Amino acid sequence: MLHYKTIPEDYVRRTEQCAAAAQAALACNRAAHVTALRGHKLPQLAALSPKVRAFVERSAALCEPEHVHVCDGSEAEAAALLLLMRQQGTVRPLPQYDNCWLTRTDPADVARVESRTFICSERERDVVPAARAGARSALGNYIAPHDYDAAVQERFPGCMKGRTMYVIPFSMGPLGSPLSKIGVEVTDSAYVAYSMRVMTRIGSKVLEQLRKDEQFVRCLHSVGVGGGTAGWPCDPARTIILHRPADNEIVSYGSGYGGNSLLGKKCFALRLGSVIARREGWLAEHMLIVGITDPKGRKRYIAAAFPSACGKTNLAMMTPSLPGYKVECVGDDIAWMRFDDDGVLRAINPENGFFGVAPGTSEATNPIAMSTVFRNTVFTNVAETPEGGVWWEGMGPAPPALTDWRGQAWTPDTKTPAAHPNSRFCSPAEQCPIIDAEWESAAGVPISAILLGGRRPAGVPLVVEARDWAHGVFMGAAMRSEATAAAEHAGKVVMHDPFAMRPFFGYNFGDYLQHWLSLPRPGRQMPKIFHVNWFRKDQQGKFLWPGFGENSRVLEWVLRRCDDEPCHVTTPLGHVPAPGALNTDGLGDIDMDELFSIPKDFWLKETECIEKYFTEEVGEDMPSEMWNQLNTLRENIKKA
Ligand code: O2Y
Ligand code: MN
Repeated sequence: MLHYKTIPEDYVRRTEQCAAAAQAALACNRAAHVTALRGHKLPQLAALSPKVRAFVERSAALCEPEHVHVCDGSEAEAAALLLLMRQQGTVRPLPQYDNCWLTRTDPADVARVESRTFICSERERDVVPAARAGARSALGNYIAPHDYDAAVQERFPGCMKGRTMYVIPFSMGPLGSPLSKIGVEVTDSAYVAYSMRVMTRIGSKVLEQLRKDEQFVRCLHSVGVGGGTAGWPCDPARTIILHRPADNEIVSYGSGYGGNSLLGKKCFALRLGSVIARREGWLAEHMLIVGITDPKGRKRYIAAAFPSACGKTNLAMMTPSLPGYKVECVGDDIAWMRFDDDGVLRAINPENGFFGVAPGTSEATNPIAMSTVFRNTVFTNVAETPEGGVWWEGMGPAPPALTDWRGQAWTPDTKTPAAHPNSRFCSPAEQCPIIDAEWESAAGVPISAILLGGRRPAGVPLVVEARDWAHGVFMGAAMRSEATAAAEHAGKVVMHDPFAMRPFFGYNFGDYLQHWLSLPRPGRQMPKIFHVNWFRKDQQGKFLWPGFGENSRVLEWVLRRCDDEPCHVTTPLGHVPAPGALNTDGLGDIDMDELFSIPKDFWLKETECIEKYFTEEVGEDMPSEMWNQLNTLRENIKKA
């Protein structure tokens, strides 16, 4: 639990009279935000359920904000937040589009900060596998309870002085769905308050729900003091993101950016979510969800895990090239999945919007995203055109003059990128023209297959089906991919990223694998598991597979396999399409032999890498089944 100072006696009265206080502040010309919120009807603290109120009051006592604003989720509130952000210099309008806004962050606050992200528990082993005890782990940064408390006490007291503390009640998943969960984020960032209304379902309806069931995740966030720019305060030197699963608590300080500050996303939906999911017997995964309708009108849903920047949003919004196929989007980043009483795995997208990487998004790569993002969107760190539009690398030809993401004049001769490589659009999911009719279904959508993938330039075939569930779990454990721009690792290194969850495990990875292995039960319909790789290259460095909409050909084969059609052959790695079974009609020259080759030397080295990883990162917490699977793979390769 956080340690809070006593609440100032007049505090509640002060915040309940927030509108009046706003007027007063305006009169003494203290804070521009007050103008924006003036006259807006503020819900009373007294209307909060007791636990929410206690959390808000404790947070306020700790952070000492000037005002407290409980977000009701209304349009008027959104307008007020935008006006305030304009006055503060946090957003600029983009007149070329409808209700679109541009934010430029401090250049030191542009991405998730993995090295400063920690999970707290009584025992280190709850978080970090045995092999890494006492050392730094790539699979989970541990922080001890006393260090956690100290980190909070070093940063939060008085950090919101002179600011408004926004209280954001939010639902991850459709409100009222048995698969959904509720959080309350308090933050001193209007940008976070506005973005949370896009990325989650916020406001009074959530408070109503909380009056029926008081369970929620407490999320405390401050952009911090002492650094940043006028429109983007932050404290990069002292940024820290803390999770305490046992107390359903997230605390984040110093960064206003994406995954560090929109606490419903990676912090709640994945890190805390994975812990809750294990406790309650379900899965919280870094997966997109899509519905695929075949030419006969039969619809199936798949979930797919890819590390950041592997074309996940492109797959989630795919325009299939195969005639008669339709792909519809349920979610582009996170899946919460639970077996129902009939043994069907059902998934919801806990989010309400897309926080997608802008660079590389174009009419050619993702026309659906392009028709989603130019309304009601906050763009962060993209370039601005003189006409008040946006541009990023990979969107199309560079305009002759731009303002880059740092606010500097930019021309095509400039040596640095116009948009930051991790620049983002934050858009409502409902605007996606192919949003699935069932995307807000309370019951979730039934999952037929799970895809795992990565960016593997060499050695890894286009698609491989796992022999069974345990083999699929091994495939997930052994996943590797070229590193992404969102993480802190620069350059092109093929990194281990099991289940695309490496930065997001909320508990010991060995226990996570054990949880996955424990899921098959009599009466459950286990989805088939596949590993895909759209990124294999030939000797000349050219992609062997066209990707994008042509990936629908792989999905077609996947769905045929889900129907148990015998369109496969068995290889040392698992099942792959039988000769001729993958529809390549009209694709021209595809070197199928190279695309599906299984080079012996490569795979013997790969098994060594996997063994080293399992040994050095997991050790005795690795379930024995994973060692069995590795031995089977090695034997299969040797025999081939
Ligand atoms: O760098 C950030 O803060 C954003 S990271 C992100 C955003 C949306 C979806 N996925 C990711 C990710 O890192 O996986
Ligand atoms: Mn992601």
